Amino acid sequence: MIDNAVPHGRPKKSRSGIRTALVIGAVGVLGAAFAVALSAPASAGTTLGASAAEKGRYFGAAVAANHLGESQYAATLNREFNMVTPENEMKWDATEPSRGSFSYANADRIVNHAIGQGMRVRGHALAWHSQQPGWAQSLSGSTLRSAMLNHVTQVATYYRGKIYAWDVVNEAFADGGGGGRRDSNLQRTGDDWIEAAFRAARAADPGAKLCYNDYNTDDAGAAKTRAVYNMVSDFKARGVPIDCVGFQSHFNSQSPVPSNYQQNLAQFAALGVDVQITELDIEGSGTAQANSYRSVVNACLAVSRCTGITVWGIPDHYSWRSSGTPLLFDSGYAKKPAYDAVLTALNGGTPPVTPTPTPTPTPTVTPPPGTGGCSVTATTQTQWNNGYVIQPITVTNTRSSSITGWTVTFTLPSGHTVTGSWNATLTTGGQAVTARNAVHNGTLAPNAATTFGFQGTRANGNTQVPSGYTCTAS
Ligand code: 9MR
Repeated sequence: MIDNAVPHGRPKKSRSGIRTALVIGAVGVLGAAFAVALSAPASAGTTLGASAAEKGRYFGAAVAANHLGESQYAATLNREFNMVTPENEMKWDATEPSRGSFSYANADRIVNHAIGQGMRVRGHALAWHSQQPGWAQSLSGSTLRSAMLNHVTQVATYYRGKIYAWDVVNEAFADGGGGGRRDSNLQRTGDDWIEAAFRAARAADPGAKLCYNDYNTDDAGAAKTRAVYNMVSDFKARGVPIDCVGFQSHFNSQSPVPSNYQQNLAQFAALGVDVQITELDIEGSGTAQANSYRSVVNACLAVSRCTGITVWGIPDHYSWRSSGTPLLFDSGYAKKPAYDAVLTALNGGTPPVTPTPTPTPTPTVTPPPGTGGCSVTATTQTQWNNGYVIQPITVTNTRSSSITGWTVTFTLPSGHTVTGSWNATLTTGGQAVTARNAVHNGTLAPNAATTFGFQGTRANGNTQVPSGYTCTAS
């Protein structure tokens, strides 16, 4: 059992004056192609974010604003992840330190960094019994209820359109076998405080997914899990706006990954919500830790509505429980065996069968078979407010003899950028993109095909996707 009430050290201070190292897409892609040649499976992406995107999912990290100035921290974040969760900066005590007076500077640093890198953001957390400002802790009854609803409304409105999913309510259920709500000042305002918070969040930020988030809800049969399940089922039946359930998934030897973890994700998904792994960390080291991480990733990949995984920090020494070395990078930012296990699992997974919105196939066959030696078709697998994943992009040899390389060109709509790719090396010049085969997939026998993909970022609300695909063989 994890005790989230145990006090723990604050993260170490950041080194100031070090500029964030921006890792541009082309660098990541070149690195990707090189790594493929050395070790990864033939069809593999080579970063967590790109490999997850290839499976229609995201891979995120909890981020602290005060580390963003550290070059290794920022470089690892920018290279590996395509979703961020502010670890503390969006909580009630941080965003409304005095009643009615809002403070967004630290949360904005993370959101702006994410937007600049083409990453999405999970908002954490609008209503929670913990990390409340002192003024809220001293309120009760209808005064606290309206202060809480005002907080939800103000914060969700401020970030409207910029958040992929909000943890609207966090940790509202009690541990142990009782299967009831946790006692808290918010709970004492009345059982309906959770649905009231969800309704306020929907009104304030209608485009965001709204999640309930909790820990120790990973065992399919546990009393706490059943209680959350019943609440979600009731919300869906009564039309309370809920879109997703977050499973924090803080594991250690006392609280290992349950054998029914995948079944648990699946039973929630069957209620008609997305499921997400929101705060993953697993204490341990070496092979044992790697195996546990692998089982979590495989469970998510096996559930089509499991839309992504977030780890609760980047290097071990910044973890909320650093002594348990629970993360994917060691304190020198080296990749741990757990990292390799996660990447390998992501590269072996199957795409989700229910992408949202519905994929729009945009086949383009140019030039005609026989002219350029190859044909290309591209499919928009998934889209969200300010981005998309285009895959598979299928390259087929149309010659009667083998080809040893291919080049695909296409055009980005104005203002779009490429923020990740796999199985090809992409270079951009303005809106023009050139994709060249990776080392492993240039040679194609007559009629043989290979695929690659990429993730793009665009301005919020823009619905365009790239076009004008052409293929030339060599
Ligand atoms: O990682 C967070 C740590 O820096 C804070 O001190 C702590 C305060 O409660 O919150 C930690 O994050 C928690 C998250 O917000 C909710 N689920 C449990 C996480 C680990 O305690």
